[in-house]
Amino acid sequence: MTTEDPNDPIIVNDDEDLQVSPPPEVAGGIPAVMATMKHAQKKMGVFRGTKTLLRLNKEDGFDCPGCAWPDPAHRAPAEFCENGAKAVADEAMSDTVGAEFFQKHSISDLMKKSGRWLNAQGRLTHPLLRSPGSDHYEELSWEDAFSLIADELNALDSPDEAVFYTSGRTSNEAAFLYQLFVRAFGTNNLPDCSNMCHESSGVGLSEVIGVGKGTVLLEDFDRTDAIFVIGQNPGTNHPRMMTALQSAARKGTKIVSINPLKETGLTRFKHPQEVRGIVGKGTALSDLFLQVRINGDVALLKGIMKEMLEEEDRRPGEVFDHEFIKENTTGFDDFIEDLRESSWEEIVENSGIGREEIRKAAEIAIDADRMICCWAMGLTQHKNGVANIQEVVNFLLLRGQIGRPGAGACPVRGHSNVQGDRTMGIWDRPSEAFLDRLEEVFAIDAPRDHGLDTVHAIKAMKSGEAKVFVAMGGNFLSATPDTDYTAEALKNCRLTVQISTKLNRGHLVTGDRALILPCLGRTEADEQAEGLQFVTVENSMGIVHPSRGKLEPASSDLLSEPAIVAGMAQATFGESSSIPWAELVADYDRIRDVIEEVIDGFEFYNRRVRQPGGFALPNPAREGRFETETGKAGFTVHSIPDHDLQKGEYLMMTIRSHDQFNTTVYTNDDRYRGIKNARRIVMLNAEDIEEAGLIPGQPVDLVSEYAGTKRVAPDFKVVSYDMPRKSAGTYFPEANVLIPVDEYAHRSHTPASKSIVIRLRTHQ
Ligand SMILES: Nc1nc2c(c(=O)[nH]1)N[C@H]1C(S)=C(S)[C@@H](COP(=O)(O)OP(=O)(O)OC[C@H]3O[C@@H](n4cnc5c(=O)[nH]c(N)nc54)[C@H](O)[C@@H]3O)O[C@H]1N2
Ligand SMILES: Nc1nc2c(c(=O)[nH]1)N[C@H]1C(S)=C(S)[C@@H](COP(=O)(O)OP(=O)(O)OC[C@H]3O[C@@H](n4cnc5c(=O)[nH]c(N)nc54)[C@H](O)[C@@H]3O)O[C@H]1N2
Ligand SMILES: [Mo]
Repeated sequence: MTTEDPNDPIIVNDDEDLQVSPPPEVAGGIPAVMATMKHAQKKMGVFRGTKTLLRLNKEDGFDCPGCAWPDPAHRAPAEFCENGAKAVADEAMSDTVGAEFFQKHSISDLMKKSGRWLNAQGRLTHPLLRSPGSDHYEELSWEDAFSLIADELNALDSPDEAVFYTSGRTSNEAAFLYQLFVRAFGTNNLPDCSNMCHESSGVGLSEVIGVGKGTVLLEDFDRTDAIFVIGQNPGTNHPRMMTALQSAARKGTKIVSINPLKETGLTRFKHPQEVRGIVGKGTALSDLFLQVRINGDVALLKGIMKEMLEEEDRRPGEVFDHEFIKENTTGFDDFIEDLRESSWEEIVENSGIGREEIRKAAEIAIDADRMICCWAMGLTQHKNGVANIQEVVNFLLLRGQIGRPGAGACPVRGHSNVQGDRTMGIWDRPSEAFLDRLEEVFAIDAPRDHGLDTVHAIKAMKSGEAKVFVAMGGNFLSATPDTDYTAEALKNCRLTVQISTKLNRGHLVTGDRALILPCLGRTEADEQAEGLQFVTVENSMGIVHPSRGKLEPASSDLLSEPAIVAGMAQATFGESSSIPWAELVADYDRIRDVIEEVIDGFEFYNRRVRQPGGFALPNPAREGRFETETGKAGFTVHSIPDHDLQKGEYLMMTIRSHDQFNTTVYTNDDRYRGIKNARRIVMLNAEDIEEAGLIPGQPVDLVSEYAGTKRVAPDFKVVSYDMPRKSAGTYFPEANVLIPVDEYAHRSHTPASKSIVIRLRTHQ
């Protein structure tokens, strides 16, 4: 398994002349406004563009299909950010790809186009079928599409031979119906994008604080004294979080950022929708920037806590919150013993941060009565992703920083409803209690064996154990690790089905037969038998609220995601189903009524979700109750990961540019990092470049070797960047070919997309 072939069609190189300039010092400001308007008008036209943006994140508008950052209680007239506007424009664009497009372009022809080109062609409009052996997609009716799926599913020897993936844009209503269909069919094979994203947070937090979600609300940012932002690039990926950081900074809250890169958004920010954001220097955001080595966070956090321990030894009782620790936690003594034993040498070496800087971070933590820790993919996508998260919890527990206002854990979620999908039961490892409730309410036999997560679904398709693949959104081929391996896995299937809004590479690498089922997006009006519907979503802080699409759908032939699920279910189960699919879909209030019956925290769902601002789901840890096995929060002990890099080896992280949403690439520029026209680039430290005898701009091949197999990503240009020695930065999804499918986190099985050992060789 290699990608030695430079013409490998899986990722098409459409780079132009690479230009590199120093990254800007300030995020936001006028360039962000300009970028927003450009995207909106180019894709939607002036009128549709402005109208659409003004409905974004409003009480009676739709939820931004970008990230999962919550909306403030008092919303501004324009409650959106540059990158949210790009995500909206990309969905609400006026161009379409219909049957004619697919007559004109064969699949092998489309394989030669880049993912960026495919996405830019427009919205999918009709159901499409690729017949066995055919090089074209052809239009078919919804009825034929559903009966084809039903025939394939019913022909399987076991329901476990089918896999049902979900990406995180799917609404609560669609997600609930989808998992119900899948469980009524008889399997828990429900992998999702969360498996590749915050699964390490979910697993880590559940074990030690009893809830797999964050514990803070947006208002906590107003009353905290210190915010640690770890392994996260909010200026690009959660721009609306910048508003919260800015207002905290103006109140004197200390902000510490821990990142191998000095991300533009983490230093200075100008609010693009404020007068002060148009003129002026912007607000300084980081009081302390710690340029940690890739995967040096366990070492660094231990260092900070060891400093705190030394201060506690000097001033007993003044640093740690002993009362909280005694009443509410377990494992403190073992934790402290390990902290005393860990050596400063190992901490400094593995974190790449000197004692003095570590000391400064510890002082900020000690001085903060209330502290919040935020994190994202920089912590979760490592082999020790779960340990990273639990080390953050240790840090919070030392001063009782969980379960009171202004303090807590804040995993910042990615997709706009990824957290809601999990609440709705999109999970390969559902609890027994959840399955019991499904059985009671719907008179079905819910499967009890755990299902396949993303990594194991790929492996099962590769080995032939799984034969039918259905994806509710997403781009499974490009988002998963080991692109070539995953491609083989998908090709092995008898049927692959993609429920999508836009064309992506995942539609081109298919099973014997393939279906594309085009669906409504967030922005569009959803008319069902009993009238206009709205859907609901849960943000990163556990607030459930409505999302109402208003635009005219891109095509009259689109179905909503819930209607597509009902169509598949009715065709698969026929008359024998105990579930009234058509009735549920006719009025989504009925779906919400059954959700209320199955899932705790949704009492009076239909009434409460119509209240301004929606409602918060219960979160015991937020209130200081830890529903773990011991009834207490747990301190845990983790060893410092050591990558033992040899000469010529680098630890590679795969990250997002400023102009992409996951696998959807808008342009080949990365404005906040000063990179233009190219995505096949590898960022390296200047001294490493020199030591390797390379020069910036030079093309190299990236090679990853793993357990006797070799993977190559050819033709990446060297970019000199301010980053720690021995680290490398590349973009997702171009570098996914290098990530071995078996290189995933302990227990959460999240691919180690941020710590892959690579070598470089000259590109011939
Ligand atoms: N515009 C836009 N918004 C998005 C997305 C998008 O693609 N585009 N994607 C959405 C999704 S699904 C998600 S999950 C989020 C992702 O949001 P992020 O997690 O912010 O995204 P990444 O680009 O993966 O960046 C991770 C950051 O971690 C740093 N990092 C890498 N390795 C380490 C490490 O070992 N330690 C530390 N401390 N830092 C490290 C990188 O330098 C980078 O700044 O954003 C969501 N929002
Ligand atoms: N190397 C590396 N790999 C990674 C990551 C990384 O940091 N590095 N990050 C991981 C993370 S955090 C995530 S979340 C995953 C993302 O994985 P996915 O969620 O699978 O990927 P996306 O690129 O978000 O999916 C984009 C596609 O979704 C479809 N789509 C968009 N909106 C809708 C909608 O409303 N409904 C439906 N049905 N379809 C829609 C469109 O067809 C679009 O082409 O990737 C993971 N992969
Ligand atoms: Mo994500």
